[in-house]
Amino acid sequence: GSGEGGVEFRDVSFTYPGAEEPVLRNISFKARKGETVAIIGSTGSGKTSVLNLIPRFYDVAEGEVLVDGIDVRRYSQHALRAKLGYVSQRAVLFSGTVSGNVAYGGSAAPGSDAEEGVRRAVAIAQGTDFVERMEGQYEGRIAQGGDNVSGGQKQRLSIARAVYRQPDIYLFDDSFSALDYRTDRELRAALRRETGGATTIIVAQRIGTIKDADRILVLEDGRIVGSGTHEELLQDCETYQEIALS
Ligand code: DUT
Ligand code: MG
Repeated sequence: GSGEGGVEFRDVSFTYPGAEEPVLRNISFKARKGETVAIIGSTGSGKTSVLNLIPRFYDVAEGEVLVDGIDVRRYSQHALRAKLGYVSQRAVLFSGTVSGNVAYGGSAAPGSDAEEGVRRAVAIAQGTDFVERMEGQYEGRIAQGGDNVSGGQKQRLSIARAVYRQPDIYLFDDSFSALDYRTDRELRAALRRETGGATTIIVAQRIGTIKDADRILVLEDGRIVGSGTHEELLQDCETYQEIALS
């Protein structure tokens, strides 16, 4: 879509319902329109929890989460989600066709504009080769849970689903982990090229995926312990050095 695409966290602390300890403490950062901000940190450090606050899977008790400068609590659920292309840590496919999965249940009949959109989204997600090798291609069947496609193919189809919606803001939760380095790199290059000014927040485990981000946040125990470019963090963030050298 058109329009803005900034995300900002202002001193956000967050505790899961029923939990005693906060999982996020005093998180502040900005992703300006068109920027890529990466989040890295060990398992359980709170990366998914940060992302989950943007589409309001949970609401914060302290601080503010803003999209386009407006507190997310002031949007209707529909208006907020229309801006966001969220790709969850576990790629979820349902039984149906490739097209149906990418168009999110919407119909994408052969020859329609929607089908053109599906092809474009699959191409950006580097899925054209495997989809066109499948029996039935875009009308080929995906089994319940996506059991007949590989982990990396599932990830690419769930990325294609986000691309299809043309969001202003992409939220990728470890969405590249099952891709080989080359596919990972080519997919991110295609996204940059084809989605113009989309803002991207990308959670990842591997340095290669986030190295070229405008800013990298290093999370540890729910706190930001480092923020900067790859080179800056290599210089002055011990946690980042450990991740980068491991
Ligand atoms: N947590 C809960 N309830 C939830 C989800 C997570 O209490 O519904 C806890 C588990 C963990 C912390 O929050 O101690 C942070 O979890 P999160 O999933 O945000 O961590 P991550 O950085 O995304 O870990 P991973 O790299 O394993 O995905
Ligand atoms: Mg996670």
